[in-house]
Amino acid sequence: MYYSGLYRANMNSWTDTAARSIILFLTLFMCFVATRSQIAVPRTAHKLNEPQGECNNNNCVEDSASVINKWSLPLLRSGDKKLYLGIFFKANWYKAAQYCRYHGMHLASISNQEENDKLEKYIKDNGLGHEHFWTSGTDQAEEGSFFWLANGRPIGYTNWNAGEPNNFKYENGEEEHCLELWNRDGKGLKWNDSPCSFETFFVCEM
Ligand SMILES: [Ca+2]
Ligand SMILES: [Ca+2]
Repeated sequence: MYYSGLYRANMNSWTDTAARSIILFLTLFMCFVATRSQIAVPRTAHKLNEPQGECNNNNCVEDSASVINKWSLPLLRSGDKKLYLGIFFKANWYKAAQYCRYHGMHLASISNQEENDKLEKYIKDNGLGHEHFWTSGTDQAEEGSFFWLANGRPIGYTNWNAGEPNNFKYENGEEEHCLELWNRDGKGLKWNDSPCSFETFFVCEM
């Protein structure tokens, strides 16, 4: 009797210990899963904020209407291009171009009215219609002959503001050779040639 009682007592002790171990293991496992799931959100957010070559359900939109409920600013699909807004720092035209290239893109070109309107709406709908944005347009190679550095083609479609491009000359001798989008007079994001050293936001394309 004593022996069997001891055996039973040992068994109970063993069972309690095993049960505690299992509960402890499950608790630690649940904590690990919960921690991993919390970490996964910002990791995903970071990933979606980075320019990506391929569109999926989260990183590209067809127009700004679908942006409202998203927590990340996706790429704007425009024809066979995808457009990225560089809005986390302002840079001169060269640094903006470098940033785009470093991330596998170019400063943007604008090929037609539809693309221009789509981009303008996207910028405005994101509350950035008062900002300036660099494109890849420039006449640095030959004054007055603007082309898109993104593809090397002369500018065809244009959306210059009244009196632009005016190649304005500044006191330091700098002239205007780089093409920005700018809502100068409340008539929308028209095109303006601006000094390439001016630091502002920018649009990349891929
Ligand atoms: Ca010029
Ligand atoms: Ca100008």
